[in-house]
Amino acid sequence: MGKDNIEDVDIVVIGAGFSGMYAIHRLRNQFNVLCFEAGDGVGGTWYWNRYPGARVDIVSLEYSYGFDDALQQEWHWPEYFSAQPELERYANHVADRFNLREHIRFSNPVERLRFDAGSNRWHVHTARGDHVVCRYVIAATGSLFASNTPDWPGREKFKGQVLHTTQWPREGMDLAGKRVGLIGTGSTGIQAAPIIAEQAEHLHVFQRTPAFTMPSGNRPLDAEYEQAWKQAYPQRRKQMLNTWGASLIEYPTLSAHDCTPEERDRILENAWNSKNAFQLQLAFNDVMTDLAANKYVVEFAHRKIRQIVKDPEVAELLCPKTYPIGGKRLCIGNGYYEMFNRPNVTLVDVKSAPIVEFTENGLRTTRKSYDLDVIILATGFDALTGALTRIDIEGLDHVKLADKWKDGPTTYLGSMVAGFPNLFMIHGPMTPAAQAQMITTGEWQVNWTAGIIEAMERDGCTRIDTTQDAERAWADEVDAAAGATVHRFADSWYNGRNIDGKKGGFMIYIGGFPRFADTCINAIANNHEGFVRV
Ligand code: NA7
Repeated sequence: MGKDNIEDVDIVVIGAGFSGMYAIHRLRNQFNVLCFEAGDGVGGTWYWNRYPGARVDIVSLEYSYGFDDALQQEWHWPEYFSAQPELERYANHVADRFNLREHIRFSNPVERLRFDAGSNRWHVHTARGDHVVCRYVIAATGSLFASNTPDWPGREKFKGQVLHTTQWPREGMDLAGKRVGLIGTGSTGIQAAPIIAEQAEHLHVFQRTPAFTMPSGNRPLDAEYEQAWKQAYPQRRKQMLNTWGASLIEYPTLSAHDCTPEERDRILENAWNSKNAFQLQLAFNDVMTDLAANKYVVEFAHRKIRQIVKDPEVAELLCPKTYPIGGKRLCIGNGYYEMFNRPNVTLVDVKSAPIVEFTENGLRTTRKSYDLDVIILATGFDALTGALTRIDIEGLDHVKLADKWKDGPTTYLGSMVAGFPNLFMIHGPMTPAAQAQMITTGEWQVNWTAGIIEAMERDGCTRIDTTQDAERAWADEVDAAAGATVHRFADSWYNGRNIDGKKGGFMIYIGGFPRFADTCINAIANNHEGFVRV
């Protein structure tokens, strides 16, 4: 503790999600590390997102830490795709097993960061009034932390309850006998709706844009499959990092144009039933790059929806027709389309008749009013940048990060922002982020960042920054990779077009994880190319 109760540490980590927890573990033997966490527990995304049906869309044996072989051998995942309670239990287990909690201050979000150019230190101010100076900040703030809450007027008038899916109470909600409105049909809405429909008296699903959904294929974990993974874990973790998405799913080699209609249908049917999330958008090697190939898959998905949903009008509304499959994230459902055959579920099209306001008794669209007891906002996130721009971050020359990013994020390798020295991001904008398996790639990024910090110490440097030229060069790479894909034809949280007025281009590097990792490694090997150290 220094003057005026200012504490002095080496490294402040923001966020005790999976990357933040690993950053503590990785660095605490050499440095004095302190972590601030907004929630009252660990787990990040899997702490906040406890809505019914919350489940990961990557196989849990992959979507888990690899840094400690004993941990990955001991831990048993009951299902292929874990539900939120299991992921949170795992996060807590790791925090206890590796004594991470002593480094974490819970319920204490960082509100302000200011870089002092004289001392090359960050001043960190938190909601609970902590003031810490540190040499480095690692923002492990998560890609999907800042929730998006549309500001329809009249919320104070509504007599019922309104909550965003990130605010789901730990003790759950009793929706029995309730008239529930669910707004949003992305991954979250699609996971939550079928479970809510089973509990509520009536569920209105307010849909602006239909999403493509395929069955999750979740099931109890097969013992032989688990054994095979555990026998080869270290090799498999390495293999994962050598694949495009850091995941051992099947990557296709066949073009959709190189098969007969019958073969195509058989391949698509297998993909639909593959029990492997994402296999539909990976059915052929050109689904994500060629609109004609993509159209075959879109038509297949439409056929499936029309087969499952009995009311033809509802089925048509559920068929996405305005963007290619995979353009937005493919959702993983569990009885989502089937749910619309229930008598207590109504689909409301808020594209043709948008929501106007909350009323005393519910919601009003331009067409009609709906009486509701509970309104659930599954309206997504100010993704990738929101967690950081909502903190007041001031770098060199009093420049604020939110101002620097007002036309879209600029980063070098998704790790640093020019003018904000000694501040590193994990899964920052323009990293592979959620287009690669995030726990394993988060560990990788933490290790790479730790290497940079260790080199600073070794070389006697006190400040590391990047340059606008390096940012521009990286932006060109990110754009080139995204420009070749069907992502450009969809409005999504990947490109910020899910948020009114948010500017910028595609915010995720989709050139594949191996290329990203090589670029990061080569930059350091090449005399810290793109960085400036003093
Ligand atoms: P998403 O995928 O961004 O979905 C948000 C949904 O909310 C989407 O259907 C939106 O419609 C809808 N939305 C947002 N604002 C409005 C307004 N103003 N009116 C009506 N509907 C609205 O977020 P999720 O939480 O589902 O998933 C995020 C990621 O978490 C997911 O991709 C996985 O990686 C895990 P829109 O499509 O914008 O028309």
